[in-house]
Amino acid sequence: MGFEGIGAAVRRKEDRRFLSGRGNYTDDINRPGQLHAVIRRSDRPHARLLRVDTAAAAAAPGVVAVYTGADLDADNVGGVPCGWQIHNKDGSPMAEPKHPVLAVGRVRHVGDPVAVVIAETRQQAKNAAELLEIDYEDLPAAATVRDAIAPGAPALHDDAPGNLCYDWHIGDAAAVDQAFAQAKWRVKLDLLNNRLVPNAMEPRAAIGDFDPSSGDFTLYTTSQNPHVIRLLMGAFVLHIPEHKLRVVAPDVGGGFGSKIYHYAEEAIVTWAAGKLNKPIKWTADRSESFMSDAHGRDHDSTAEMAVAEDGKFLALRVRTLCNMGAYLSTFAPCVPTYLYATLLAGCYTTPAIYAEVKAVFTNTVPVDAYRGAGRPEATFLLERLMDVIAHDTGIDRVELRRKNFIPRDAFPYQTPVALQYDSGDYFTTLDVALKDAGWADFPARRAEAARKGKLRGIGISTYLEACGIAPSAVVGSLGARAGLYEVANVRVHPTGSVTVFTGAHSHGQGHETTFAQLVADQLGVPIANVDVVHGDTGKIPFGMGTYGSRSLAVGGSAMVKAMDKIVAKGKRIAAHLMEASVNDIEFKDGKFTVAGTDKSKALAEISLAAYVPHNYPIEELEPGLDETAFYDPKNFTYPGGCHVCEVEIDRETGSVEVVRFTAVDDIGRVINPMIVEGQVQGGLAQGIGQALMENAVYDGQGQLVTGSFMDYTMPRAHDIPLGLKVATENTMCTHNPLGSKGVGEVGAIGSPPAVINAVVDALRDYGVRHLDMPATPQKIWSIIQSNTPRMAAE
Ligand code: MCN
Repeated sequence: MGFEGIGAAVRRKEDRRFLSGRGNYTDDINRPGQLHAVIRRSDRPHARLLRVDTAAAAAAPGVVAVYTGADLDADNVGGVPCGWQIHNKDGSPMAEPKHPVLAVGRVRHVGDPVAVVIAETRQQAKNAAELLEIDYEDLPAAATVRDAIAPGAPALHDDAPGNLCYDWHIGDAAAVDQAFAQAKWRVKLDLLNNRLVPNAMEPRAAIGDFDPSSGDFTLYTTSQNPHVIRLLMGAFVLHIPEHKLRVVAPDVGGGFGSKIYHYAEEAIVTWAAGKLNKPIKWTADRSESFMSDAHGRDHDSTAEMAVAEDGKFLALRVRTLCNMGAYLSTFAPCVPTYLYATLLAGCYTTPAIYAEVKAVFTNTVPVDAYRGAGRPEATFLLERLMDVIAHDTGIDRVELRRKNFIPRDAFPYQTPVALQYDSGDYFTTLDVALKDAGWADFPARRAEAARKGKLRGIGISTYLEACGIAPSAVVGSLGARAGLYEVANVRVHPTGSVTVFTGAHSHGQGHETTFAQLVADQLGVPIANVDVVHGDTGKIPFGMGTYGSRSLAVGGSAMVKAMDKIVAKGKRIAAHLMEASVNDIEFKDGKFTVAGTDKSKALAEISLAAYVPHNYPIEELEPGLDETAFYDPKNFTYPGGCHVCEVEIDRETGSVEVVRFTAVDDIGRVINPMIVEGQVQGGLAQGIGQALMENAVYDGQGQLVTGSFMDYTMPRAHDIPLGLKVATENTMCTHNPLGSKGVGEVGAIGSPPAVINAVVDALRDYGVRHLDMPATPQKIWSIIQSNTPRMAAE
């Protein structure tokens, strides 16, 4: 066995299970006597619900029950709650209209659930759902933020005048105005951040189960955070106390944010299981996912930078309209505010920043956090703005960034938008990325491409993100209705093997491996002797789950704290057994040693003594070696770095090929470089997808016209360059015990502007200053067709 601790590129333990088909996903679970639920959804973007006639469906073969919103209302079922409250500029709370589990009186987006049919087989439930007779009175709909705030726009909710959820701001508007008055250049950019559909490989699924003898409910669900679901669903929707509700999130095939939220279907199957005394299973098909999983992004922004003669930034002003969809999803309100606007300093010393964010209800699927969540939107805005400033002022784009970077010796660095960065070195990640990407030799490659009739461009993005969420008191003061600590229970068994129970949830991130590596490092136990258990509120202390690249920085830190307690207790047991003072006991490589002697006891000997306490300091110590720790972070972690993208464009078709991509990220101490590389590559694939092809499009009437993979273009293997170079240049996080920052989202945050900057660079002879995502062949072909290229000499 080689080295398996922190820094070892060991293979993922969980892959043996996944690759041999032994994964246990929600849809793989079948409970005795299980029935199947199929949900009939609105095909109207906005309509009054006049009548739902269930008679024919209820009489169909195999049907056990049909329920509508009226049935849930009669049973006092609450609405789907929102977990974050934003306050308006004037201090009043945001509009928070009710989000019914099944529609009552009105439907507000295509996909809004109207009724559920429960039958013995899924096919019977599907057939019967077709027999539901639903009378609608269509209402005018608005799908874009601009349509929804226009005078006379259709109103979605009686308690959200003007379709406004909130009108929020951050920063010092007066300081920004003053700086603009003194600027040499005022550079303005209007830009959109395209709406995305997450599309995890495993669609959402849920099974509700009820034991009438005990009154216990169990929900199996595709969730990233089972305790949060238990809290929200138990307390606010179904009124089931925690001790009577167990939520199990077994293997989950990807989430990317979309499985953070509490969804109506979870409540429907749990409630119906209680009504019918039978387990009820629901599994989404792909088209259902398109219209019921929370979407991501969808911003419409204006950014303005005041720039001094020497190229230094004086002030940034940003106005953003963001689309909330028809209802508030669990964390939706915090995404365009505290995850977006607080990031607008980026890695630059901009002294004054003011951002105004208006969140708007529209007749579309709710929008919430999707890999990166607010931070890709901020990064795209800033890093596009960098290139546009370079374009308008004539300052070189790399020099402009360098000129404005936060200096290496300026940490901790307080930004004008609340965050305090603890560490970073943007100069080094930039220098290394430029070198690895062959930036200096690019003109030769461009000339070579031109000889082949291709347009070649190169672009950079020097990004920064805040993750590892988050200090509970801070987020509480900003409107979170939850704490954001993490928990770990480390159980050393009598013969020295270890089970770790973590509140984080792995759905592709490799925690079963990296968390075992933490144990190998700290307790000297081989990773084969460590099991990591997650995703079951029946087994794990109250944890907060996985999102915001927090599991290592917060969950891993909780593990370190729990293992510190194990070592401290082990020392006392060892001191007793070896008749030494506890102060003389050292612990290293899995052994407790009396300092300066060859007397030692292995961890397994200590754990055996703890569980078989025949010779044990029983007066002062409890038996057992099982410790729990909760860890509340002191700050966010601040990964950053530089992404360089190189593209070639086919003049005839307008299609873009990413020919090279270089990412150099600063993620603090690395636990497993192989997993880190995979995480970055996955994020880059999503970033390249957003930049070049993915786009959720609604027509003017609110129909989702990209509702399947026929129309919604996901990147495929051949869209990702073979020469994807991923490296790290790390500065340590200063406030958690591991020194680690998050890595799960860096790829999706840093890459989209690098790609678009490269595309705009390739098109520079066509007079292009900015291009919104996705840079589709059609868009580029039109630019090439409608512009005469400037001559190279111009
Ligand atoms: N890691 C490491 N060294 C570091 C940082 C992280 O070895 N310095 C390891 C961690 O131990 C963990 C992995 O890298 O095994 C990711 O860690 P972290 O950055 O803490 O992120 P989380 O585990 O909290 O995962 C969440 C993050 C997010 S927010 C999204 S979205 C996302 C992502 O992870 N969704 C994913 N990566 C995903 N990967 C897969 N396959 N599927 C998803 O749904």
